[in-house]
Amino acid sequence: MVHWTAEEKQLITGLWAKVNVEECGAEALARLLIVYPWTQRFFDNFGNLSSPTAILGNPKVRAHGKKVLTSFGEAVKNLDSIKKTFAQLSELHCEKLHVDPENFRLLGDILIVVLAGHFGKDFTPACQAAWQKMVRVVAHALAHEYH
Ligand code: HEG
Repeated sequence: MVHWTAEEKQLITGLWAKVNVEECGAEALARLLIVYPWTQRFFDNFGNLSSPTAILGNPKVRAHGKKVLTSFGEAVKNLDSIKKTFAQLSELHCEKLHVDPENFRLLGDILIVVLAGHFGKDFTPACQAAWQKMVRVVAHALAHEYH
């Protein structure tokens, strides 16, 4: 089981309390689709993804980004049981959605970029370190039920 120090927990929950899930979720998913265009294949029912402008303005991308980051928040609320929290979601991504787990790592890295952009100097190196660990643990949990 992953161990969190009291400081890491504080850095993660403290920042999360200030995160605008709708904005950051939309931006993170849009950046994923723009920076790693092959990830678009999972969203072929999302309409126009033909350019960065189209992706950034696409309401389905916004809505799904919010859904994903809201779900990420469940991990923040359950830091000591992230694997259990995401067991069903892992199964869904594996068996139904067929999402390659490498994509969880890519999204995690993108989320770091988004947080750095939103929080600037408040996203201190210690805060980044805690969050890098967080996105790695989440990616690992989401990949756990793959077979
Ligand atoms: Mg996934 C659906 C969470 C990364 C592709 N994702 C969902 C749903 C949730 C979720 C809560 C809705 C599940 C439901 O309908 O019951 N996703 C989630 C998290 C993370 C993640 C927490 C990572 C932090 N997802 C992710 C990545 C991809 C992906 C990286 C692909 C690049 N998710 C995906 C697709 C769907 C979901 C294709 C179905 C979308 C739809 O058609 O509604």
